[in-house]
Amino acid sequence: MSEVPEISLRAVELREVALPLVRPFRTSFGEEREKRAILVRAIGDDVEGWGECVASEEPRYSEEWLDGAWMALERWIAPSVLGGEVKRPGHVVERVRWIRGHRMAKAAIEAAVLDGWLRKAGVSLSDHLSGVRDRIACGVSVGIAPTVEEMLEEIRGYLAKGYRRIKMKIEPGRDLGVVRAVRGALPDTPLSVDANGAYTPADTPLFEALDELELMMIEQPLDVEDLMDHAGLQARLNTPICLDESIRSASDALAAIRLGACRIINIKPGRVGGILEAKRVHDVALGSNVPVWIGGMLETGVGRAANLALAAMPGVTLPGDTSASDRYFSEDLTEPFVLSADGTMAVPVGPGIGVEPLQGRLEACTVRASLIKP
Ligand code: OSB
Ligand code: MG
Repeated sequence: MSEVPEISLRAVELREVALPLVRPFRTSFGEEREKRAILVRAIGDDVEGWGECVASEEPRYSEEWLDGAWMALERWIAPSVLGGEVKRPGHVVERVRWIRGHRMAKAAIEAAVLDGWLRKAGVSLSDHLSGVRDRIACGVSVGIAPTVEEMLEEIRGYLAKGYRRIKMKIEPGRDLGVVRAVRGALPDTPLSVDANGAYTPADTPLFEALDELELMMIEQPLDVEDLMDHAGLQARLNTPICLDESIRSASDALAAIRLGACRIINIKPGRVGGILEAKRVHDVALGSNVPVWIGGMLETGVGRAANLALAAMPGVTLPGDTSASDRYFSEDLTEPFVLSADGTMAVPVGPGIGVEPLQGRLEACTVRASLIKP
């Protein structure tokens, strides 16, 4: 970037939003029927920016949860950012470093400041991240359905729209049988599975059986804390293990790669504490020839716009979980993201994340709001 502008933050607004999902999303953690998120608006003297906090309603995916993130933002994170000299996005992480954990909450405020700063500079997030493509290959993450037939019907619908890779959620008891049936029905479809950490090393025979099904990867088979166990499992499988929950920083990524705990990494900016750290995870992986892709947390258009920009980075060589708006919501918070028939979506080109919440939609979806001033 040539011109480096500075912003001066006046206030931070939090809004909890609720949007019905077009279909329930079931994982090994349970089922979600509605998407709730905290949107963060960074209000500067002459510019505003938006970020989305991906903490779920319950602390299942990680220890963070929506109400906790709201409190952490209101009480600690926003005041720390507002009370300091935050003139550039990189300052956010310095101001909040003293607060342990709370990566998703911190990421949301950094995203909002970054968006505002880039808007002021007139630079897109994708350009700021040295993105190399203007369209990204899209996959879809398919929740667990009650029957194989329902699962197949949903998958066929996505394939007809052009999605390039299907990720099936699995859980103990709904795994090998379903995956075998789907693989049998769709022998040439790029398929992967995501266990969200629901298994233990005692389940190794199950993974050896899945290893026969030509999956692109097996995502987070074991517990979030068990890098060594993932390394042990990866040594027994030809199918690459992809880590999601276990990678919380660039340093985790380096450790996992050195240990042989994975051969692919799913990058989510919320999980690693911000878009800037997400780029560092990408850079570590690229330096070790480990392919990455951008995951998702059923974000509204605000969070997905940033994910599309991240997906333009050079090391993102696999289709991600960023799907079109209509896969999640009948009406998104932003102008809808639309999938092309070739299974790609455009990377936003406008300044910052390139989109903003539609005012009427935002008001209609807001459950609570809070304005935090210095
Ligand atoms: O493990 O990738 C995951 C959603 C919520 C929590 C965890 C995960 C997911 C998804 C959804 O797989 C991906 C998407 O946003 O479409
Ligand atoms: Mg996952």
